[in-house]
Amino acid sequence: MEAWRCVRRGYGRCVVGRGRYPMFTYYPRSLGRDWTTPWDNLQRCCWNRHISSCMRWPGHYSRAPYPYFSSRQFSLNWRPPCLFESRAQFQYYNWRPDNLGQTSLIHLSSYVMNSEGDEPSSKRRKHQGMIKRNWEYICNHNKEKTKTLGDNSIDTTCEDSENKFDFSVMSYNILSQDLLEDNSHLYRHCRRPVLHWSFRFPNILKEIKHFDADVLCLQEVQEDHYGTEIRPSLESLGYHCEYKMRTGRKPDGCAICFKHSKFSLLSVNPVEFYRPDIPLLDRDNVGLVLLLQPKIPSAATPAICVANTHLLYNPRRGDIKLTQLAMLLAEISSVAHQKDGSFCPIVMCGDFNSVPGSPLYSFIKEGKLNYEGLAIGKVSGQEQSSRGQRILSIPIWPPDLGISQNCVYEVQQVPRVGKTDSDLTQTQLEKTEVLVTTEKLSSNLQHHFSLSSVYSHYFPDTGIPEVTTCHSRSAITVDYIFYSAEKEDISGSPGAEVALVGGLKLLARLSLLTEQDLWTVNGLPNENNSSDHLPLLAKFRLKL
Ligand code: KL2
Repeated sequence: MEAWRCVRRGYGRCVVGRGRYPMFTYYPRSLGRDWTTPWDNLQRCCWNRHISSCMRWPGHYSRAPYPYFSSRQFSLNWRPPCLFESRAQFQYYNWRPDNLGQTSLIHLSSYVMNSEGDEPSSKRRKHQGMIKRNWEYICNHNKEKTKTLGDNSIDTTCEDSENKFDFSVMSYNILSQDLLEDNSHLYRHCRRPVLHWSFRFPNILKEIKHFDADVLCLQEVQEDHYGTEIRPSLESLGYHCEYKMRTGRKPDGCAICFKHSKFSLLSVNPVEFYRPDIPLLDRDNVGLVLLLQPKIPSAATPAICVANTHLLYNPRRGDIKLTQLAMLLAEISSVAHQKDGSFCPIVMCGDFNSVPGSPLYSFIKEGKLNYEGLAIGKVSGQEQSSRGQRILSIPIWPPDLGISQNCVYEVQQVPRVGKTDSDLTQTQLEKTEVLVTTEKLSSNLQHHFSLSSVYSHYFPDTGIPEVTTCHSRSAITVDYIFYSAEKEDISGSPGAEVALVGGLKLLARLSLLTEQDLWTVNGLPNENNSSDHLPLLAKFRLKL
């Protein structure tokens, strides 16, 4: 099976089985070569400092996790780390740390290493205990009273409680087994058995079942596992599943699954970022955009557009990442577009391989980016000193892509509605050309959505960064749930280009963890958390 896979994928990286754990190329002997125990270092650390700058793990970078918070040149969105999205959100924030019914537990590892070359158990502090992931409720006390019910359910009573549709969304990179094996150096800190798919999948499924989200946006879903295990298991939990595999020989992809009981499917829109005719777009990443109809009696309920993606990893190729993002935004624009010119509510999830505050992240949130003079290696903020110092070209992608600098398909933007070339005067044609030329030379990107992030990326009390992925090379945020936030006075605001009809209200999110939290459970994956990413979870309300 392994041999077949290697041939199919055409890699020179065949994994040859050896000894006790045949799927890994390295020996346990290499484990812990440059290991220093977390606690030895931690004792020397100030707890308010970034953990990354004072802890050393095998291969761990010693750097601040989000370099763009120290370099403001291209960060359109910089703010002090301990602040919330907005003052309003801060005011309405309701922290409930002690409600066990609303807590998800991450159990500490208590194994004793016993294979030759493993770190002696005496060097490792045994941890008995658990890390909590709390549900954080974000509610407006002036208007609503929120009460907690059973395990994962909440009931928010408001004046117009009948006219609402509540739903939850999970975004989860489940770590494809093939990628785990191809990048085995990232998982040297892990006990071997926890890396087997047969061990990992039941844990992942248990987690999905526990949180019981209405919509799942999964990344790194390996095609063979999807067909044989993931899809059948999720279907038996009441989900309808849609899948888009990466192009080329890449064996994984993105899935969006939703509860039959909550939504019906209006359209499925896969997006391939690979374009054989455009040299820039030679990578196999994909996106998937669904249009879902909430199943409620009200006739006027808008559809909800759910997008999922896993952007290119390569930290040096911000030019490709930005173009992939523009392609996804163009598809969302076309899917979410309503007859009256507005957009239906949007949820955009995924692994964007970009950190908070980076130019790519800021572009999503601000809706605009001036990338003049920006090095391609600085777009995602994954690496502080990047070798990719080539400056982004203007425009980033060629016109043949058919996507404007406003991230919409150009056919939607033709400025001569109902007219042919012969209807236009020569002057008008010249003006049109000038406009097109000007747009092509501009270093400004824009998009038409008003997107907020479910997470704020820092813990408000300490300023310590949240992380969504943690392995032996890095512990950062790269996963997000963005959503079109409810705008209170949009109809009255003069000059609003696009009127959003009823955005979403964020009701709650499952809190993330710090890097330090995760190393107390031996990083990721571990006995109980079977991916190198954490699942992100949000509860939304659509007011009708
Ligand atoms: O960071 V990721 O993991 O969002 O979890 O996305 C990519 C990386 C994923 C798909 O390409 O595979 C991982 N070094 C580290 N991780 C890598 C590398 C690499 N060279 N290549 C792929 N990935």
